[in-house]
Amino acid sequence: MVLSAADKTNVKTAFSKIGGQAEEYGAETLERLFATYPQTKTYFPHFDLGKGSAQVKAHGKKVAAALVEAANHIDDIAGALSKLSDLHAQKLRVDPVNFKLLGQCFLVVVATHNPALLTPEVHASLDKFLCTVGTVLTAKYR
Ligand code: HEG
Repeated sequence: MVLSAADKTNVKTAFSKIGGQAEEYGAETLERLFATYPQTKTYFPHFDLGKGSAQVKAHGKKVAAALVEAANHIDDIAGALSKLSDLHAQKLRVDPVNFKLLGQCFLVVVATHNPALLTPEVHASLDKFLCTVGTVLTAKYR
């Protein structure tokens, strides 16, 4: 998945508009992920997944921070997420299909909060970006 110069601009612009709301978006993304694709809950047996859960909020904040980090290092996403990639490959071993599901949920969250931001072009660029992040986080599985 190669991000074009236009994709990179679109992703950076989108994240600059998302800005300070990234944490809430992260938590909402997880809320949608667990509600819409309940099989994803199996990776979080140690979490309280109830509505308004502090653990989900805290985890959403971490996921969002990683996405912001990737957007800020868009020319070296693999380098920026290297440690996280090790963690997902060596410890968490989340089935790669779930990254697509999380990406879809994140897009829906962005869309519901910023309908004007998510033009078809920006949607496509964010989709490519999220796919790239998923590829990086599952690249070291063996
Ligand atoms: Mg993962 C931990 C980011 C997809 C399940 N995930 C984490 C952490 C981050 C992160 C930043 C914390 C790492 C740390 O504590 O050092 N995750 C992240 C991103 C994406 C993703 C950016 C995709 C865009 N994760 C993902 C998916 C699942 C999953 C799809 C499962 C459905 N992540 C998972 C679990 C943990 C993390 C179970 C450990 C949670 C904990 O015990 O605190």
